[in-house]
Amino acid sequence: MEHRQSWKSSVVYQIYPRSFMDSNGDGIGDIQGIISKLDYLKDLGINTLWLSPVYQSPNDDNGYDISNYLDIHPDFGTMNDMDQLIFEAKQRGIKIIMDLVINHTSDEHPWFIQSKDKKSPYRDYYIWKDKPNNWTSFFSGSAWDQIGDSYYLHLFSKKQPDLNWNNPKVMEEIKDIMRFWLDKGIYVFRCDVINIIYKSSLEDGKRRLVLVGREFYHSQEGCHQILKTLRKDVLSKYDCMTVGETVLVNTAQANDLILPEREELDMVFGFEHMETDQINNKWFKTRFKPQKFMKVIAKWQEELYWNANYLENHDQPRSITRFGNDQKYHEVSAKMLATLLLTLKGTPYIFEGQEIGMTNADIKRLEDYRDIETHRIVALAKKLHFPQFYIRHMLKTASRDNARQPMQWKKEGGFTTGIPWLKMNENMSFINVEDNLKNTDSILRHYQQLISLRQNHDVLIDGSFKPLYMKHNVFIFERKLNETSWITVSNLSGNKKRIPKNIKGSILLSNMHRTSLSNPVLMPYESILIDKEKTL
Ligand code: TEU
Ligand code: CA
Repeated sequence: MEHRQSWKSSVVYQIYPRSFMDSNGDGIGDIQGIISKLDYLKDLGINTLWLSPVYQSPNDDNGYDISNYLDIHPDFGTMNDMDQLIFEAKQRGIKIIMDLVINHTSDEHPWFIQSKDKKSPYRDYYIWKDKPNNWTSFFSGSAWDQIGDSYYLHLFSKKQPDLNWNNPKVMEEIKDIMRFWLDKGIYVFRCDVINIIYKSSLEDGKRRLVLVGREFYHSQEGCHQILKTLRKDVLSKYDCMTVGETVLVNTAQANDLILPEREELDMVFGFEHMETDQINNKWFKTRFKPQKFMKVIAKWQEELYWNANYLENHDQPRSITRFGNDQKYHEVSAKMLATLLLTLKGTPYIFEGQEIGMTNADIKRLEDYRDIETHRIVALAKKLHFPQFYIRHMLKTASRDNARQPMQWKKEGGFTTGIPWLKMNENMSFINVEDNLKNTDSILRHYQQLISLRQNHDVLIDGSFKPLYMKHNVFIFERKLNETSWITVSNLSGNKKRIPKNIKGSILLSNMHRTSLSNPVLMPYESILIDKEKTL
């Protein structure tokens, strides 16, 4: 067989360290907690772990504001713990992805502290101006803040000043940071908001509702040049891969970042499928439209060289609540989404808790939310006199804390012996790892089966993708490799549907104990994985 890049067969599990497992009772997940769960992850079958940031940080944006890239946040442990994690993971055949946040640092990073002094050699590490322009931040409001008589740019919170990628010294610093971690045996970087790091101009942006100024920093040629340099000078010297988080990209822009001949990134996270249940903006959710969702997925499958497939992460609401049904069809719809995710072409990413069908948060009081973005939007909505019930609705459907409630290990929690940093979801009494492990037919077992199918059948990795049917909220596609042809059927609705007559074959996996296709009625949220060649 032709040489296949190792990341094509990766199955990635994303850990949000604060919320995964607390080993010392301070209510915050930590590295020793992760180590204690490595056997669980190995049994699940995953071979790659992505850790959201564990670096030193004042935690304005939970670690996405880094004050020291070369050290670990004491909440999470020490560098020794990190070395131990890399070692223990390797023993189990698990590779580690670290988050690389290089659009901005924390305002408490020594570079920024020094850059406040106009005469400092660090001044040019950041973007300073005498007068702000009209750009707005991802977290709403102006993207500029004042210190003394100057303003600095921050596309996220004011404690996340943007680095100046026009300064070659910044490039050298980041290269050193990457080498430091690669030398420790890190396999991958997940490059945070990587397609917006280069600002080609600081003039006023076109007037629009959100992200004013984006035409000057979104997917600029300068960004491609930076990525090529990082690849050539650093990444190509190691056995590693990169996945970029790329906001607002279309398929053409995504391909421009990942086609092998471009020598930039290996894959990217797109967002288009995440926008199929909203109008304009994530805070204005509408009813989920499966038709739109499957068409976007099929488009990315067909047009992209390789996909990073995901249904949820630490910034997104839980997929079961959003695209499935977290009540009556909790188990079947969670399994249906799993089958979809793991049989698509590309590298699958599973977010902690997804494997047991964790749902959106049950936080009732505004003050119990922890996320900075949530608090910023509440302040803005209050200023605009949004009614209280609507603000609650916005948070319930879109707050990032929906995905950040601690991992539900046991009926009574099992995450910490102390008080969790973010309230746990009360449904832990019936949605938890312990019960999932006891039950041979659980959501977790379904994930396990799918991961093992992927790892034992090249058709799920190298096979081509072809949509066969995308009507009436039913999504059917084929993966084909040489003589092998597998078909995934997913009913993305809560209504009964029919399986088209031409779909034939034997059942490889079902979320409803189906053993044949003789009954053409597709139950709500039913999903079937079929081997077409083995037609009975
Ligand atoms: O997210 C980038 C990003 O685009 C987010 O603003 C996203 O649109 C938003 O979270 C959706 O509500 C990355 C990280 O994943 C996120 O956690 C960080 O807050 C952000 O970058 C800044 O580093
Ligand atoms: Ca802890």
